[in-house]
Amino acid sequence: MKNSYLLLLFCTCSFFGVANEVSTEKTGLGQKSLISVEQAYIRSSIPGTTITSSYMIIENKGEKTVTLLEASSKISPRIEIHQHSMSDGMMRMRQLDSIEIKARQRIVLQPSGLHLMLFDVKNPLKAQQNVELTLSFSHNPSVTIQVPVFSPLQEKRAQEADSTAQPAHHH
Ligand SMILES: [Cu+2]
Repeated sequence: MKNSYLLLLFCTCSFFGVANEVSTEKTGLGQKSLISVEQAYIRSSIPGTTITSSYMIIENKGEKTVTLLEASSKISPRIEIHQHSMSDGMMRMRQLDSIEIKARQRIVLQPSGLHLMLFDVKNPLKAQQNVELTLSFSHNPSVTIQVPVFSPLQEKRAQEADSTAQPAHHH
C-alpha cells in the first residue's frame, strides 16, 4: 500500500478531471497550426521531489493525422509521454513514444490516463507560476503554450468546475 501511495503522489489519480480555460497558443514560421491546446496545467511540486506531471486537451482541427512527438520546457531536461493503466489492482504507467491524433480528434491528457511526466525539475513549481511548454508534432508546426501551475486545491476546483469532462473512474 505504501508503494502505490507514493506512485499516486507522483503521478496522478488522487485528483480527477481537467482544468480551466486559460491557455494561449502561438506557432512558429508563419505556418498555420491546426492543433489547439486547452485546459493545460502542471501540478505544483510536492516538496522534496523533482517529478511532476502535466495535463491538457489537445485537439487536431485538421483533416490529417498529426502525431505528438515530444514535449520540452526549460524547467525540465526530460519530459516523457506516459500512459496510466490499471493492472492487478495497481495503477501503473508506461512511456509512449508518441501520441497519434487523428483528424478532428481530441486527445485528453488527464490524471489516471495519458499525461506528460516532467523529470528533474530543479526549482520547485509553485501555484500562480506559468511554465512555457513546447509540443512538437509531425505534420504541424510546434505549439508553445504558457501552462499555469496548479496547487492540488486549484486542480480540484478546476475539476469541479468542469464536470462535463469526467474521465472514466477506476475502482
Ligand atoms: Cu507518469
